[in-house]
Amino acid sequence: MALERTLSIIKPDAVAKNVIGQIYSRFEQAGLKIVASKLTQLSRAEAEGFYAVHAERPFFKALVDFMISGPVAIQVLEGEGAILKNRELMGATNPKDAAAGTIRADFADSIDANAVHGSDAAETAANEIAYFFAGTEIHSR
Ligand code: RTP
Ligand code: MG
Repeated sequence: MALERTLSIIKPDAVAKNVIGQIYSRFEQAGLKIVASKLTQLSRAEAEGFYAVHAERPFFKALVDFMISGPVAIQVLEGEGAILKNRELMGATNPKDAAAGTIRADFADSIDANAVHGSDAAETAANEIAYFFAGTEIHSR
């Protein structure tokens, strides 16, 4: 397996629940390193740009409204097979379908307020990381 980087966002619902640390622990226990990290409030334009691939979907406005409803914690995770590993830690998009022990099963309330985002492929990971972080803000070790 290759050493990869993936973009993770702890969404406003999970930040409001005060579980940033618990989610960070899951990344670390799975062998993923947090190599960049920030807490920020997204503007509408930033959220729309980030989710531009979903612009024509019926849930787009609700998704953007939710993502700007409070601060988010954004990370770059690094590790062997980091993209798939993080998706496994996250669980299914709808927490009702998420396997027991996943982040969404334990912390998410609904398909909209679903606790975390994770990149879904190598190309999207590279684009999403560059969307939020300059190279000088990422610290491999
Ligand atoms: P994410 O991008 O946030 O990591 O989530 P995902 O890959 O599991 O799901 P994706 O298909 O990329 O959808 C992005 C976000 O849009 C919301 N969504 N709502 N109401 C709906 O049918 C619906 N479908 C998707 C979710 O909040 C999802 O995380
Ligand atoms: Mg997605």
